[in-house]
Amino acid sequence: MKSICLSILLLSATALFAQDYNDLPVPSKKQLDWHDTEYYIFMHFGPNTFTGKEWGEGTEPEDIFNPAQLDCRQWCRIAKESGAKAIIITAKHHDGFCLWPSKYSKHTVRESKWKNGKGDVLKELSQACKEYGLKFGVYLSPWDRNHPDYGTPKYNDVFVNMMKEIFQNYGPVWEMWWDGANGEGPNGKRQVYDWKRFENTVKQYSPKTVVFSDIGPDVRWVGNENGIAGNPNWNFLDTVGFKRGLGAPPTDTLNRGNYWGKAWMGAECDVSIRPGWFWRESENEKVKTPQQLFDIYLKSIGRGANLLLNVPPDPRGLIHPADSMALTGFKKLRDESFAENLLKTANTFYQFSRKELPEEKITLRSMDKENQSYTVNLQNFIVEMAQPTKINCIILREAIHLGQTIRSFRIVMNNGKKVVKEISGSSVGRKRILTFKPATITSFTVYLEDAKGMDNVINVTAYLMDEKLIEK
Ligand code: FUL
Repeated sequence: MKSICLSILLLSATALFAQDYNDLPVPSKKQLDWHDTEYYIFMHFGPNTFTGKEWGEGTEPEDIFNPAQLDCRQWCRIAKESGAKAIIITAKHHDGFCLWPSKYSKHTVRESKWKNGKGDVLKELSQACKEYGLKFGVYLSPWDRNHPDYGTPKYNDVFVNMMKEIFQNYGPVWEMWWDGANGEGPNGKRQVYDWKRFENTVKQYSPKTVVFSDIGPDVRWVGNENGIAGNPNWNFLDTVGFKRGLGAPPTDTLNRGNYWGKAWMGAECDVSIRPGWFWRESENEKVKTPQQLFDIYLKSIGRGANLLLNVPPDPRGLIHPADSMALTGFKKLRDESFAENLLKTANTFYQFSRKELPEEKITLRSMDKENQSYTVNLQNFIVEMAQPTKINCIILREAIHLGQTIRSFRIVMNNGKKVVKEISGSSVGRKRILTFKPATITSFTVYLEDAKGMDNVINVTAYLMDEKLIEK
């Protein structure tokens, strides 16, 4: 059997089967770029930073907001050093306070004493992001507990105009975040949102922006605020008949996606480094440890989702040392764990045995269509180590620009002729990090069941990481 370089072989195999590709959803160019952004920082900042509330009422006096030492470059430096590729800020949270001097509100930085009403957080942050090479994203809460027009059709104009201001004055905006919470406004009324118009505004004024919400259109909420994607995690979602907020798909569906979903919709895992979304003195001791963050990393990015980690600035307008230290530790754990790919000297080859492998109908377990039978093409490839090697982690990556077609996999590890470990799972997606109790092996075989008869694994690596980091 001929052994050739893993990546070349896998890529050419992908190309070979690409022509067999049919109409399962595939990501758009901007969705693919979004997947590659992988890990980024969320920042909840506003009057709540000064009051200790999670949901401001919208009646807080503007003067409360006074971050005397605000330094967006410090935020960007810390984000960048932690390996993040973007920052998303709460330009407007549910209390309606705008972190930029919007012409469409009287509850903004302009009405505060901060910098004598001349301050503009979006301006400072968007500029700092450019300087540090970070993408800039904006959380714009549709729910507004302050705006006098909320609950009337006029508020839809306000929301559209605010988006236009943001796109035109602070762009490019990489991601627009539409939160699902929708309660009553100051007049006790709920808003009937004109979502179609909101979507069209993004398309018209900032077509490259990816839009996040419960149901996209580009990126979906993962269904919880713990940073944990489903296992499996499918990049597909059925959105027809569903709404944002009340009327969204069930959270377990958002968590795992729909196995047969019609739209490509990657999952974004939002989670806070602290118990709350906004900074609070009393939570300085409760910042997540590097190890907890690493565990979240394995369960979000390691399941093919993106990680949006909230690191809220304090009332000075700076990231508190408790948070920056945790981020430094988190980065160190990732660097150490994935420093040495133990397959660098391994030989890899396909054992294409279409003749030997069954091509008859087999039964696959699926989430929403139990015992559905259809033809799959069983593929497998072998990785042979240069010498016996101890590993406790294998990472598989799927070529998602061609879709997500791997429906299940099995990895059989050998030491010589003896099988020493077997692991299996279903979804792979952009990155699947598999951890297990360490085993000394000389080879392993990856078996794939691919819905479309393709072989989309684009990369395989293996590591031996600190056992403490691996769930028993
Ligand atoms: C939720 C909001 O209600 C929280 O305040 C926070 O912004 C979180 C990220 O989303 O829906």
